[in-house]
Amino acid sequence: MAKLRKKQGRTFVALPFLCLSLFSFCSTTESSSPQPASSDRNIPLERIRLPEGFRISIFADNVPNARSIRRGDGGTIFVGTREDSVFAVQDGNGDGKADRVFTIAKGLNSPNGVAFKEGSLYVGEINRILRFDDIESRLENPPQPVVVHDSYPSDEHHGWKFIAFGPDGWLYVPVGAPCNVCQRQDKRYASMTRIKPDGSGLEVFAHGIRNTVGFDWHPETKVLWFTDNGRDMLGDDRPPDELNQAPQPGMHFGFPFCQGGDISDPEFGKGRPCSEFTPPAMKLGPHVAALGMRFYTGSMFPAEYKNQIFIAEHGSWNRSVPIGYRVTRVRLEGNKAVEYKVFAEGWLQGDDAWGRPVDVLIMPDGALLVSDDELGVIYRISYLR
Ligand SMILES: [Ca+2]
Ligand SMILES: [Ca+2]
Repeated sequence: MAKLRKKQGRTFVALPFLCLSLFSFCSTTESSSPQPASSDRNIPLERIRLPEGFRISIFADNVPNARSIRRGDGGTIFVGTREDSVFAVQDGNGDGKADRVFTIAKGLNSPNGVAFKEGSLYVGEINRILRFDDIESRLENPPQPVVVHDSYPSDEHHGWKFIAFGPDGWLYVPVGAPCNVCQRQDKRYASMTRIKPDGSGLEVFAHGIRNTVGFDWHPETKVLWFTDNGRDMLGDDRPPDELNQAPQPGMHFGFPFCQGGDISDPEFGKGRPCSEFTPPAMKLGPHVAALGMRFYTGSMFPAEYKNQIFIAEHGSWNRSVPIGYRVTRVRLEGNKAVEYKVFAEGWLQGDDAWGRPVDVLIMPDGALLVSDDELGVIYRISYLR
């Protein structure tokens, strides 16, 4: 008996060690029965304020730590997390309320990023990109993932990723600064990289980005727009978070030398004036933690929303009076961002936040999905004319 116990103990120690040292396939993908997408939790949606004519409902509320959301071609909503799981959510009858949640993978390293191309789900861990082929026909029995790329830095600080395929067919993969403010020799840090779908050809597309956790391409101009989280510890009201656009490769957005477009960094700004760098297209609130962003390409909302930007603001931690915890909207005129205003709020009540928006996604019917990692919920915002 003692011998057996010892043997089991050794097995438990050895497995995680193998996972870490060999980067072998450690995700568990054995078949998992789907769970109901809704629980009977009481979620106080009446606290959310929206512009007139809009309504918020629950799409799914059984998706723990729901972060990045992406729709597969067959209609499945894939959900990344900063824990160890990736989920797939299905609304079988298309009534705007999901029915089933599948666990696609477990045991991953902060699989925050999800992207979809030609039937395959791509998942961004901290240091690896994985691919699950033909996933929508295998939700109940997901395949072992193919490792597409495994050379990204393994720093946990700002290491979790949002990933997306650009109109050029490349997979865009940001690498955050592994710190609050710092400078590293390795040019991949504080950048937006891109790789081919097979994982080859890694290049840095844009520099000087502290930590972007949401980006999209303008539906007409095909220009990349992205949010960026400003540095901490410069006071309550600066720097702003940023919305940026990168019309060509090789641009530098200022970090760590210049914060928010016009604040010379006290530590790194000397000799590197803000005039060297591309300023934000729009300054967002300070410390709001602007994460997911998408252009509104649907036709359900009023015409003025067409091709405007929705941003999920996760909410501040580095501010004496909290802000964020809301969905904002940036209005564009041509390719110029001209207005920044609140679209949905009420997750923050006084100093207490009961929910935290992470990502936004436009559905084929024009409704807007919003993920919330605090509650493990995906909301659906619709417009009733
Ligand atoms: Ca349904
Ligand atoms: Ca910047």
